[in-house]
Amino acid sequence: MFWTLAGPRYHSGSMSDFETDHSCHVTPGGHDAAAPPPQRDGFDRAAIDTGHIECVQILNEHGEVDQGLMPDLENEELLDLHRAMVLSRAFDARMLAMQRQGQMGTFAPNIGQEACMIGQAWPLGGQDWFSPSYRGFGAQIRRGWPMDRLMMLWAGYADGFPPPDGVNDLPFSIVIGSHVLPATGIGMAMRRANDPHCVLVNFGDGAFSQGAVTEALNFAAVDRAPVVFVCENNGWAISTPLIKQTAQPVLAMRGLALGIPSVRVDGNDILAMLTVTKEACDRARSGGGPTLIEAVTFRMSLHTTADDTTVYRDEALVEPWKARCPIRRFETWLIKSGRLLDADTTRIREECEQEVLDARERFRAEAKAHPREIFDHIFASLSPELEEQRMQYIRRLDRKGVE
Ligand SMILES: Cc1ncc(C[n+]2csc(CCOP(=O)(O)OP(=O)(O)O)c2C)c(N)n1
Repeated sequence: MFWTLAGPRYHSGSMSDFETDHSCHVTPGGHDAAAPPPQRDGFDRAAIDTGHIECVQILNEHGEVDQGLMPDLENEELLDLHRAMVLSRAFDARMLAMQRQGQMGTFAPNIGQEACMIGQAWPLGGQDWFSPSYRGFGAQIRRGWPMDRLMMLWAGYADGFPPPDGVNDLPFSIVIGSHVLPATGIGMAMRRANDPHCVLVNFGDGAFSQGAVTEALNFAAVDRAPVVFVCENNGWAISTPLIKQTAQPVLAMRGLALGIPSVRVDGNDILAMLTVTKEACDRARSGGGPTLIEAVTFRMSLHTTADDTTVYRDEALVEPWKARCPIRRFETWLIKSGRLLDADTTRIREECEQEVLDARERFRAEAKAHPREIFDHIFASLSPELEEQRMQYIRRLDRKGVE
């Protein structure tokens, strides 16, 4: 029997709207995720999976919903999803402005990728685990990270890094792809402990070029660990486009090669992201093992505030993605379907902006730099050379009367 993520219903939608640029078509195949792993004691041609990647889109860029695929969500929840995306964008814009004003450290914008982040975090419960990438602040806010804490984090304060009490998240890692193996480890431990929850890990297309990420998928597949892998394929790893990283641009194919149910999703479609992630989480929690979700999106802005896209990227590439904005298409549908008034969109934006400004005030009150700590938090104990430098530095602060 062929495996599909949720049966053949996903074939009904037209994928043409998001199968552009770094997207392409793949042909059917697959295997049954609910069945126990097949016992292979020889060369069994029938057991060989020749590959099937479904492409999932529910809400297209024109704000039209495929009613047959519409997830069962209350109006209130739909409006919460919308607000979460708007809040993420407001946080994004404010952080960028603060960085440009010298009030914030290096920051990785996420504009245009809000549906990916919010959609994948939505189905997670408090007992599930989440291992985010550095671009995942929208998801972190949803998971319960106060925005002022995230500001502390990006401003370089050690206090900002630990996840808040009771939030089952890992701190993100700047070492690309390094956070994916620990997520698999958590999943393997959960399976051994009969823990009925799951772990979701988010990483970029660039991270997928790190060998450790494929190893993490392989371990999870063999172990049937409850891990949901979300590769956020935004087309770029800093200045390296996907086409220079791989000759197979459908990254979900890699999951199939490892025996993992794998699916490609319009990453700018909040409804598709949520639906597919929910199904993957449910499968993981019920013993069905890992899933790979490739979310196709685009990095609209800078890699980080330390980046200048104009030296390596033709801005014309960004243009078509503006029309695929995840927030605008969702708003169009919410308004057309009578769930949101046009005037409400302005009010919601203003409320979100105010929330972010309030967080900035708390951050400003908390963020007191302690120059004397500059040598702390790096090594458990300092080498004699560093200790000497630290003492020189302290004497200098004393001379200048700096606390
Ligand atoms: C091991 C390692 N190699 C290189 C880098 C430098 N680096 C930082 S971000 C990045 C690109 C990552 O791209 P991707 O995984 O696609 O995520 P995105 O930034 O697009 O969200 C690179 C190469 C690093 N931080 N760690």
